[in-house]
Amino acid sequence: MVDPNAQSSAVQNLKQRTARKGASKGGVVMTTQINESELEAQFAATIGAKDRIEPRDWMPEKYRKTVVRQVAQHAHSEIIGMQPEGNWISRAPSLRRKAILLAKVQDEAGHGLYLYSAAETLGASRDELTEKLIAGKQKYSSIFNYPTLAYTDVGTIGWLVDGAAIVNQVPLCRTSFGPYGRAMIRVCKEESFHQRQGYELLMTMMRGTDEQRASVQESVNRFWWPALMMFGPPDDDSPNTEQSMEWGIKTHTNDELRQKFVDMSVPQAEALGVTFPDEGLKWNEERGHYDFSTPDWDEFWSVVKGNGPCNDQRVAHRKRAWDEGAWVRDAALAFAENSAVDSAPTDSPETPTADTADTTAEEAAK
Ligand code: BYC
Repeated sequence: MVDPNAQSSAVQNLKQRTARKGASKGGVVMTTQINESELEAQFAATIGAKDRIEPRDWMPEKYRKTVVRQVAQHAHSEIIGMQPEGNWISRAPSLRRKAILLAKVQDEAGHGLYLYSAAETLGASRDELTEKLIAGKQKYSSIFNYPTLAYTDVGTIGWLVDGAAIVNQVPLCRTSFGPYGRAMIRVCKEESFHQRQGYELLMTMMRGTDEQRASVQESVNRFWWPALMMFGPPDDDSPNTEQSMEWGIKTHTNDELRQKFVDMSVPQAEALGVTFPDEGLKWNEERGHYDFSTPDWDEFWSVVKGNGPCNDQRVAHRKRAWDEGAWVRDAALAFAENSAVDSAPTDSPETPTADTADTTAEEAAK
């Protein structure tokens, strides 16, 4: 059960714990009240020392809301992100490719579950967050509103989408909220594997026929700009970055990570033998980075607002799966409740009650 008052009980906990520290001196019980500003100072000191904020620690309500917002959006992205690639499981070109794709899509489900669990530590249940997603009150990554038109897209998603996710998520391993950072460590390991499998798939195709090479280039052309948009709006149009950086929820800005991704991807594209669809893409000796053109931010905002090519389809599919899975969740809950009753502590067998004594006698008689 999630405690909807997690925040207030966290405050209570901290107040009680701190009160207990100086409580019993010479048999006199002293009560100490910590006021809000002391709690804020402790929170600021933890953030300043780059230590973790844990679920039971006091935190400003806005911090809690920001973490829940970002973690929920991240969790939703993992789960909705299963759809574009899942689309190709039944049409994978070989048993090997099918097994790889199945495993990858399952990994994404696992990532979603770690993240929903992290949000749950702050009092936001998975049910509540999923209902918000379905009602359009919470977002998921814009990238998953683009269609997968060819099996080749599985490789491109692995290379570019998981690649962008790694660039974004490796710094999140050090995010200030403990459960989120710890979840990211395993997620990043798996995403690195996903990225390599995507790159390997595309490399295999590039060594194939002209038609396969053309398919890779066509797929990369479609995914390049949406991949750059995954990092969010430009810094001067990002309302959350400044505060999230102050709180250590984010450790890099959207533009910093986007640049890192471009710098990392260009040599990989060269090794693969494809180009990115950007005539402005060139090395800038002075900056020590690649220059690139401005993504179409109107398109980005339109997709984020629900008008991308697949928004309706993605959310409708998620709703269908959620509704059709209700009986499974109910059954799992009933099973867990029954198991908890069954494994509840009983009387010691050395002092049998009338009931157990009867059973033992019956068993002996069999
Ligand atoms: N798409 O102030 P900003 C994966 C929203 S899945 C949609 O910069 P923030 C995978 C933003 O939420 C991994 N919306 O926000 C799975 C905000 O709106 P609200 C996905 C976006 O939070 C399956 C508004 O725009 N990764 O790897 O400071 C298969 C203003 O933005 C997007 C994550 O979720 C977007 N791209 O920074 C394969 C990473 N960008 O919420 C692979 C975790 C922005 O105020 N998230 N918005 O209404 C983050 O790191 C940050 O939330 C962001 C945005 C950098 C994305």
